[in-house]
Amino acid sequence: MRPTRALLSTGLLAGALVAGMAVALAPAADAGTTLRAAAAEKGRYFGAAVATGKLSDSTYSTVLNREFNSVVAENEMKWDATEPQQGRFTYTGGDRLVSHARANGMSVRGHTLLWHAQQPSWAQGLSGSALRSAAINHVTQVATHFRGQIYAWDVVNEAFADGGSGGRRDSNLQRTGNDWIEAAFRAARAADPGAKLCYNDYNTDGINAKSTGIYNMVRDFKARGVPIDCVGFQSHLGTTIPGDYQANLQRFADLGVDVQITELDVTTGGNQANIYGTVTRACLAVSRCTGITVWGVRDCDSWRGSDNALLFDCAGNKKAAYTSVLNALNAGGTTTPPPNTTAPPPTTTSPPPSQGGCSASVSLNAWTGGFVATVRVTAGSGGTLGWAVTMTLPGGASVTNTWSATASGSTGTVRFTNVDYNGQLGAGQSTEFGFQGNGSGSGLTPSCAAA
Ligand code: G2I
Repeated sequence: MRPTRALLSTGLLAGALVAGMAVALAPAADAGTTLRAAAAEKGRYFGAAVATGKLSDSTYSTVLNREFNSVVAENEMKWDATEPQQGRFTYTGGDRLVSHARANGMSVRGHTLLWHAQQPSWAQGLSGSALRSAAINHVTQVATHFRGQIYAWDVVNEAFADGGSGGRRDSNLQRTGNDWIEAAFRAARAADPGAKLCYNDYNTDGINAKSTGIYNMVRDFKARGVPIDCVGFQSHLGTTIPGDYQANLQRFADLGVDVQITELDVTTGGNQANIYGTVTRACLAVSRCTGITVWGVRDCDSWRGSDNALLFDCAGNKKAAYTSVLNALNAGGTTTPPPNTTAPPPTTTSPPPSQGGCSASVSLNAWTGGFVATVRVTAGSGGTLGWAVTMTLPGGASVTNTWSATASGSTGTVRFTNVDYNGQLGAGQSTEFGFQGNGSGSGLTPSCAAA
């Protein structure tokens, strides 16, 4: 007997259900069961913005520690929190977050060194060169305090205007001169050469005038050797997501910077779960998209109030949006980030020092046509009064910019010597310097001599 059309489709439906159940009952052997595990399997981090005052809430910290392997301070590393009076720095909240991260195997994003908002009132009252030098001192002090603990810093936040101009936002910082952003990036690199340095902004969720203005700035920075490693896309989303969300991430990645989703939250008015899934898939499809951060843990932790914009309800239960993100992370067909782009948890380990002299190791952040090398110099048992690191660049490569060391030569064998503040190292102590180059930096083998 030939099956009727209805029976046939019922049979197909049953088959599909069985197949679906089989998937549900027997997940792929390597499927992650938490956001942090699933993201790690894809070479990414999954982070949350944290208010350290909530760490003592066990519902909050249970979800945070189980699901996330990266954190960012929602407010506690901002200018008003870290330098409430000029020259008087307080790091209580930030330090607490860093130690929580270290204890729980999480990396830390730093947010944010300079921003037009949440400035202490003393800075709001400054202008011109007094503000410029206060701002650069702030960058230097804060990045130095957290040196070695931060995976990526939002060096500058929200400096571009909304609307169609594609230009800078007016602010007291902008009025100190258009070069304030690059001055901040150079100061951050000098203070913490190991941290990735990001520009971070919102309303950049597709190819539009604002994101294009930022794109042009990043391209210009790369061309002139201004140290920038990443761009943060806040992604505070409403009921829709632009169709070119992924293409926009990709065009920045193609400039030779990492991209990160830095403050993701999505209103409940539209299809929240779908939009969360779309963002996750876009990040996984862009090899230089190194991770995603949601801006809070539970709906009632969110700055968006009644929007219920996050992945967990107020009792800490997983929402449909959570499942959508987890499934997207566990799905196949994703790209792998290049080496040296993933976030290690904060660490204080350093390479073993050689007896007597010093040793040097290099880590590379490379893109087509260029690279940034970060070199760690570690003193042997006798300490150093000064040091020199030599390395031979591959043919065609040249040094274009050096920080925290002085370079002699720019091609072939280049010798880097300490600057006045980092030559003296106690036994086993280390310091870092860096340089940017054109061409390939692969295979660099540094050798260190102590004075
Ligand atoms: O506005 C959402 C985010 C947009 N991108 C940059 C982020 O830094 C920003 O975060 C929010 C925090 O989530 C809020 O928690 O930044 C706000 C300030 O612009 C933060 O709000 C402030 C309140 O305005 C203050 O009254 C309060 O004292 O939080 C402070 C600390 O709780």
